[in-house]
Amino acid sequence: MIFCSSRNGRPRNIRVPQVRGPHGFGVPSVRLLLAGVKGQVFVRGVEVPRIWGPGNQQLWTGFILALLMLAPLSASAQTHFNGAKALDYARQFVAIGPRWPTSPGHLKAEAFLRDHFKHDALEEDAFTASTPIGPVDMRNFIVRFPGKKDGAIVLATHYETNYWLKDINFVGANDGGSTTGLLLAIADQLRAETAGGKKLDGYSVWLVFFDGEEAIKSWTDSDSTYGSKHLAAKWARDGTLPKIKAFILADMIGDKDLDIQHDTNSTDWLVALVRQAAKKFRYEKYFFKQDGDMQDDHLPFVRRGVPSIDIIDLDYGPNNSYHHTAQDTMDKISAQSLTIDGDVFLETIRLINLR
Ligand code: 1BN
Ligand code: ZN
Repeated sequence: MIFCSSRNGRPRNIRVPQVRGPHGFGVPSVRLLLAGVKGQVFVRGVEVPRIWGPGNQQLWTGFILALLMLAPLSASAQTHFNGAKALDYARQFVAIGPRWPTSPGHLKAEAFLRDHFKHDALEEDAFTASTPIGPVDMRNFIVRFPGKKDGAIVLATHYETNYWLKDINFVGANDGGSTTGLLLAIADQLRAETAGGKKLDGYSVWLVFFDGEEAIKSWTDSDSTYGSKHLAAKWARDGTLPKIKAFILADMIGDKDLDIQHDTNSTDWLVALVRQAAKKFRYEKYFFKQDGDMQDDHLPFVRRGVPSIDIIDLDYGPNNSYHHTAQDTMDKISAQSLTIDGDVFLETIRLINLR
């Protein structure tokens, strides 16, 4: 099924996905593994399992049992991204309230990002967008973490909410909020890895928080993605674009019922790498079950030849009923989805660095 954006920025032709099983990082039950262990013996008055007793069969049983008991430990020992922290950041950011361009909430959102990154290499990219309501002041935020390799990987989101939803208390918990939280938590990890002047092992990582992704009135090429169009044009002029090895956009992927579509405008090798990253964590079921033609902040970069991908879940709520409605609230997003996102984003960076 192809997703197409309709004039108000809501997608048409949405197919309701199959019911999926619960998320989870299940490990085999230890109780099950212990089934079959029989009686016990005593050594110097201490009760020990009978596996220490004579007989090869019992020795083997003990050995296999020990291996089986270690197996779930090694499975759960795989480190995961801190999705709970990303959710907490999203909660703080969304608590600002609606943050449509020209609103007081928008100024507060800008202040939040400015304050959060005050000790990092933060660039503010202020510009004035020509919109259907006239000139509107907007601002992208770029935070850079240096790497040893020449070139950069960009992770991006948008942070504002829709001007045309200004009268319905639209807070965009998933749409703009969740992925801002995700990038803030990824920043924590990158900050730790670059503490004391250290450099990341691979390419530099640049986090970009776009303004003006949403239409002011109704989604068209000219009335949408103001921040990304502005930054892509600026980076084309100043020679930055060729340094970007990959552009990875996150949009609406805090959804509790995570179902990330395959965007047909995205670069094939990046899609393949994200798929490989998801496979490492056995997250295949959350990725690329349906195709979509995504009009989003990656397109200005795609059109300029930058390898780009939009990681987006445009299937939000029953029949997409939470998208661009007052129902897009914190209770619809989860730490678990953000853990999945973070794991896959960080693994994708690792794989890009190995290319
Ligand atoms: C995503 C979230 N978008 C707006 N808010 C852009 C978009 C709309 C992308 C419809 C694809 C289809
Ligand atoms: Zn939106």
